Amino acid sequence: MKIEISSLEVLTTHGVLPEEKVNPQPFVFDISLEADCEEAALRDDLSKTVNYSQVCALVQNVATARTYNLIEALARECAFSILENFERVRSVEVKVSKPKAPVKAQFGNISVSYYAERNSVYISLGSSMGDREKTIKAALSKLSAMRGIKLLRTSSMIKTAPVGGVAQNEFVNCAAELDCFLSPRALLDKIHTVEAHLGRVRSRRWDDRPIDIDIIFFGDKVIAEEGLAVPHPHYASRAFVTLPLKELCPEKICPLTHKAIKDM
Ligand code: PH2
Ligand code: MG
Ligand code: MG
Repeated sequence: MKIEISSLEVLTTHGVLPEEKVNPQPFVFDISLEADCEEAALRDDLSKTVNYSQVCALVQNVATARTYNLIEALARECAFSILENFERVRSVEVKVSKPKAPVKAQFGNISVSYYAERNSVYISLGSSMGDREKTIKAALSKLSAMRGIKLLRTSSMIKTAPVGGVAQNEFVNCAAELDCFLSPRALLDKIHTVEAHLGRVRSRRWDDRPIDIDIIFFGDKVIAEEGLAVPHPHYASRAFVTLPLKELCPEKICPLTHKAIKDM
């Protein structure tokens, strides 16, 4: 179901110019969110939906808690705060208008819109150097400490023989489910940061490594971009990925092959 709040006005201080940081001006918010409210509608029960007065209060708080240079930053912060605070929200678009912006021109309105959505993400983790279990656990805890990434479930850790003919050591592998409201590219950047912190140096492809984290599924998206292919192009033929996934999400349908994980 869709919930929309339009023309929520807050007098506050955002802008690049010094006077905008002191003299309040109107900022107008249009918020549109998708949430699962079917049960709320059926039972006529506020506790099973997203309370729009709480959303208004949250946006008012965000808009007055600090000063931003850019309405882009303000819109993003509102969208992220809504997704963080209301688990039922699947996606949100926040439009921030600045109708009295100090521009030497006649204009009707100036606005930016920021869209963000929650996705269920499955990642595969592998390690073949050092204290492998410890490194995988550290990777998961570093990821879940990052904004927009929540660790939901982790599979068992399994020991696997190196696949591909380059790595020499035995691997420890597992999979994890994340609740993530970052974009796929932003999540990939965070993953690279965590891999680097844990000592990953990108040398020979498929060589032994302290940590490798691959995005297997990102919701049901199919992505084929430079450095970002989702579902992971080779996962279905790799038991070190499919075994942990069978434990976590046997019924999940792969958006590429349209097969259930349990049948792979
Ligand atoms: N990762 C590779 C190459 N080979 N073999 C196992 N057993 N586990 C892995 O995670 C793995 C691999 C490239 O990412
Ligand atoms: Mg890999
Ligand atoms: Mg990788």
